[in-house]
Amino acid sequence: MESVCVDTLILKLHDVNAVKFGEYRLKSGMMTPIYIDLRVLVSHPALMNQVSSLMYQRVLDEGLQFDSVCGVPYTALPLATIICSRHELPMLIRRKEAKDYGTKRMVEGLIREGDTCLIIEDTVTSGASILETAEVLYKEGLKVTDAIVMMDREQGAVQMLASRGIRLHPIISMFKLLNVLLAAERIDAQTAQSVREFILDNNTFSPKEKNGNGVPNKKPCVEQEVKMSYAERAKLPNVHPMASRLLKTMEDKQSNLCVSADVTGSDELLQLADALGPTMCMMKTHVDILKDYTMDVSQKLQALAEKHNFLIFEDRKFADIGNTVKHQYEGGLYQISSWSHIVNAHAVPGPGVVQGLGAVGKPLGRGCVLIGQMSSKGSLATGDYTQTTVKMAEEHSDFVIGFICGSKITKRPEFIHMTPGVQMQAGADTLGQQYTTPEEVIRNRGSDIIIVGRGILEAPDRLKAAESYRQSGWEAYTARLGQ
Ligand code: 5BU
Repeated sequence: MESVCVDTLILKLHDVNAVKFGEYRLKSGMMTPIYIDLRVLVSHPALMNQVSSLMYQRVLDEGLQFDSVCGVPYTALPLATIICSRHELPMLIRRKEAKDYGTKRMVEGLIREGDTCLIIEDTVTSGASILETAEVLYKEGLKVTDAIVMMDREQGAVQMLASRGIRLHPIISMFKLLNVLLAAERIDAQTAQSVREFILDNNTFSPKEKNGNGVPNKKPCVEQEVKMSYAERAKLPNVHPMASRLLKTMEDKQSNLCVSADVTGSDELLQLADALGPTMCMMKTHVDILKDYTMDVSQKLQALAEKHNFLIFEDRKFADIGNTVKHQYEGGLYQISSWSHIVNAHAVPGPGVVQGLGAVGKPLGRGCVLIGQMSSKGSLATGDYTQTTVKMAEEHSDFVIGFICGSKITKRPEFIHMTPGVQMQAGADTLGQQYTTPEEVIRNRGSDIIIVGRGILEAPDRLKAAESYRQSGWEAYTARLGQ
């Protein structure tokens, strides 16, 4: 079978009118400026095969374990059939209505209680159809842990299904689709922008459901967004659970301080975590500078993170192809994914780096931060590169929770901006590091978190220094809110 990349496939789907722009009504009654109609695939067998093979490739990439496959009726039925037939996988067919004669079964095929069934779907908006199918399968005693979808409209399905214990793996996401069509001049910038705004304004995953709190289900405008509190942002419908947790911790502890624990001894690292724990929302580590690291250290660090309610951020700066970073994140001496809530990556290798990390981090509920800018003099991460990084984050918002940057680089409030190179006095070190003050970073440049290393580590009283950075960062934030 011809192998095909996602970008080519998007253009082919557009060629056969599976992607339409205009005014359409969705099953839910909602009007939409973009309509995805994968039913047309049955008339294009070669394309149907390509779609099925991409979906199966995803099953392999994710290393999914299951006993049978079930397509959501009707459009995904032929897709599930092709996948099952080609790879000799047992299939189940869910009936839309029970027969009124014979067995009255809702699911056809061999069912063994306790088996896991993988769901296949063509397009998702809210994820309701997948959930409906999963519920029918649950009634038969089956488990559903994962679903593969060809096209995710990015309107809340990933989050809704995650809240119900189902991981959704989309092949094409709406923002990706728009970018490809725009780059190929199939649509103009205005159309792309109006669809983006529609998608952001119409997230179906209600905050009530997610947070038990009624924040309006709307993308705030820039002015509102600068003034939004961390607590409000933690409750946004499209915020990643790890970002939400971090924002909530910041509000609860009145701290936007991340301590960069750049020490080389494990005992000292743990002492720092225990002593400075109450002052920080997050602790940043460079585990590979520890001369005596064992897994015991990361276990103790996790216990301290629990004790003092802070998150752990391993500043690993992954920058390789997807397959390599997957191993670097999960394995080796450090097994970073097992203990670090957040890691970061350079966008240089392209989206594969996020996908590789995501394959390990997403099932664990971890978050990733992309490096949009660096604090060092002469950094090449500026201008278009920074904007490309933002786009990459937007296209992978089910894993990317924010940025390392010098100032705010996106207006979307669900992303968290974290800034290193912070000291009480602006200046520089002798190796290119450049420093800005907490006030400048948080109040004027719109960042959310100050990352402070030597400003604290080299102070005569580290606890006192950490407390004064916490206070400065917090005051700058409250001043920004009140501005
Ligand atoms: P400092 O001692 O506050 O200068 O330490 C800053 C920390 O942040 C240090 O661990 C760096 O590796 C890290 N850092 C940075 O300084 N600048 C960047 O752009 C990035 C990370 Br990304």
